[in-house]
Amino acid sequence: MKAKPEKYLAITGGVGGAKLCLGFSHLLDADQVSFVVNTGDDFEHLGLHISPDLDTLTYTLAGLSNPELGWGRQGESWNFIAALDALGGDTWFNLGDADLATHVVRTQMLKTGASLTDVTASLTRKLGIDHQVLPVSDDPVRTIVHTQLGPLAFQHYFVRERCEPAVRGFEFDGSGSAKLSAQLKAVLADPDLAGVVICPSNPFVSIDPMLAVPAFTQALRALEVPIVAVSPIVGGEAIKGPTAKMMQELSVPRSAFAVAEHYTDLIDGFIMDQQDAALSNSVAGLNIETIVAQTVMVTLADRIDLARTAIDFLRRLRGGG
Ligand code: FO1
Repeated sequence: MKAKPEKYLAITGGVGGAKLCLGFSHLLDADQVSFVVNTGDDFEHLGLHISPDLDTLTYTLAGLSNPELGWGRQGESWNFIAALDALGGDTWFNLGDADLATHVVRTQMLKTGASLTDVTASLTRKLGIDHQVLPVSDDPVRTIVHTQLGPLAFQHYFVRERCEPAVRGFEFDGSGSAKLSAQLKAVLADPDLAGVVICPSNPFVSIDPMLAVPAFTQALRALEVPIVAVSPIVGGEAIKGPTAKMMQELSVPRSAFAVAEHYTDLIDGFIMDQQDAALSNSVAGLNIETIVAQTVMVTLADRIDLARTAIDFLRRLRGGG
């Protein structure tokens, strides 16, 4: 008998999430996995609409990402930003020459009335990506980081201030009224949807802006299929980015357990790194099934293995044990 088709949804933000999504894209073809991406980092800069997390995932899936920087494109040249600097322009946010083309095309398409979803579909198609990459909403969601210096727009906090100001909290402007696109609603309503993975992205500024969209979280809670999260914290540290620093500043324990607790009323399963195996019982105490795996992804094989582990875990949770 033909096995029932299984489709999956991966929820992702920045670099860590994109690595696991690359694993999913090698394991599952375009009609088996879709990616929903954070837009809280988006901002208007130099008259351009910039969507860093959409671009990080797009470049990663296209094999064009810059492994050293963790953002932008590989083999990049920087003539534009050098010329801008010579003219006294704003150069705190580095824009590579090839990356600039993405922002110009996106800005132009948005100006003609295209939705961010349609823009992303066009850009991903042009870069040879078959998988669906969906912004969480076509309406603006903007992360504001409340710091000791006052409220900062996300990129001002992350790039201009280099994540230095201590954070006090976050706000996701627009999330309360942001609607889901028809494309994302279709993925969430698909009867073949077999599970959801929250990728190892920063819970506070990459995942929470999406969960702050009521229509999205309501749809997730209404699903009859399991949701698992992969911890972005390994051995008390973040693999990349300010997650651990933010936890310290928010007086949240820097542990994988605290991440499980953060998602506790949404997830059925949690995947931690082997280094955190000792936390398994305490996470299980949250009524969350836990497995340990190698969650530190160095090679492509690591990305694919972790993706397979997540799918197998969802199958087991769906199978009722
Ligand atoms: N991050 C930096 O630390 N410095 C930059 O100059 C920078 C430029 C940049 C340009 C395009 C883009 O898509 C991302 C860029 N990022 C830069 C990373 C960006 O701030 C982060 O990727 C996300 O917003 C957080 O994941």
